[in-house]
Amino acid sequence: MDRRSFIGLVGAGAVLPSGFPGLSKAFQQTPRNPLRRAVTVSGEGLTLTARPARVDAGPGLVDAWTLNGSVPSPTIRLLQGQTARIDLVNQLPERTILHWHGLAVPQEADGHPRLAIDPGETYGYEFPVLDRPGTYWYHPHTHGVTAAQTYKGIGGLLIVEGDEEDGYELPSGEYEIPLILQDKRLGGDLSLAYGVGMPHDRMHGYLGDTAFANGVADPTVDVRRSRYRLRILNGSNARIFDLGLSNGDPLTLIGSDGGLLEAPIRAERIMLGPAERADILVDFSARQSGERVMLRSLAFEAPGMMMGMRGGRGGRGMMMGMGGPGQGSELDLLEFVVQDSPAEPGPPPPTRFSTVPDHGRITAATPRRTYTFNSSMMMGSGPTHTINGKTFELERVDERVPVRRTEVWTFVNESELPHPVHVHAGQFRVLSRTGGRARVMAWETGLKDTVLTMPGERVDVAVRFVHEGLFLLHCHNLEHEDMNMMLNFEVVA
Ligand SMILES: [Cu+2]
Repeated sequence: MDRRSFIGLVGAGAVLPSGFPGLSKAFQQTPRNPLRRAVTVSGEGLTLTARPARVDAGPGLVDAWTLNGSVPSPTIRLLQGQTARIDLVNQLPERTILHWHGLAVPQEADGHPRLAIDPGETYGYEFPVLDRPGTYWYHPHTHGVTAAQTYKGIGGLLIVEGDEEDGYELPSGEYEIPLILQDKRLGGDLSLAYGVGMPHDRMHGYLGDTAFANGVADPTVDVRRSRYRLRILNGSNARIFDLGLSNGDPLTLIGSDGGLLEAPIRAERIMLGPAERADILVDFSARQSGERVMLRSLAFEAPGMMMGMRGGRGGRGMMMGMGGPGQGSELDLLEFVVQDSPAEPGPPPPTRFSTVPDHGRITAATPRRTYTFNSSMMMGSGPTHTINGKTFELERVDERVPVRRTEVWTFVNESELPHPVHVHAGQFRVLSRTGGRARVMAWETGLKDTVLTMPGERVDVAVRFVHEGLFLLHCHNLEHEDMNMMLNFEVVA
């Protein structure tokens, strides 16, 4: 089967409800099934039109901002080595621009906010797909409103395919489930209004009270007694997910931000900050028909949630009931319902994948840079989020980095809040973490473009860039990013 007919099949399959165990059940479940939303398109000659639309969020219609009228935005399948050609048409009432998160693309295709287009304008992207097969994504990068535009519904998965994944017999077709997991505040009137007037939201980021998968609230997925590949994106503005299954079964992690790991890893929980991805195998073949398995975010200790109380820097209401459960609270994300079907265990996961590229040998002579992340609550002016003591300026170049040179970058979190740090222009390797969790986590052993730093942690990563031009380093807590926790680095010859 060639790639294009495969794409057609996935697209058609995705709109069918999976299984009709009975009319009443199908009637109940179809609105909560997030899979019918994952429209799949090719990245060759694609037009994405940004426009407001009313979309079905499961319990009813909500006002959203969309690409091509759908939430989530279409899943784009790219082939490693191809040239992607994608036009963005802006029919929103404000400026916008898209960023291809995780891909090493030339600066004019990277969605830097200085490239944002006005309503009525079109931006043409053309870039070679250099990155490994894996699960990437795309989202708005319009400075000051990235959080709002993403929250309102713009953003989708980018799936890169290529030879490297051939021969591993990974689940595909209907057994491959792309999932954009998010939290939003779903009002009783089904409004998804976004607003960060409260100091709490501006300090911690916007936390929701309802789990969404692919734009569907409180999602449910019917599965066969078989093995599935879940391509999971934490697409939240600010919430960290510590993923685990309600039945205690371990997750088999096969890939992270930049493609496959060197070998599958079994983990009972996988912590993803905003923008991080996990490629996971889940086996339902030993489950009974009718069994329900919840994918949830397990409770974890979230330093900083007590900030307002402890340091006396904020009002008493700061952590109380603002927008649902606080960071680190347990949250049900998506329920799998095992259907009455023959058990199909399939082949065991491969014991080894190909080698993850590194960025060359690291020695004492390797050039180093340090980026220090800080958040503070100022009397009168509210929260301030800085990198190396500075806030973002659109035109100021903060660092000049030689092209094709390996460097070690250290991210130091001196604040009392988590910061997921994202670097544009290419994938990095996580070398070490000191303080806090004090180790490189299992899901950080492949290529990464975003790494979570908890308070007190120092994370060393190896970077190397192939494109010259102006790129960004920023916190991917979208409220922090919009509040200028971002800097420009220029890759120079
Ligand atoms: Cu941050």
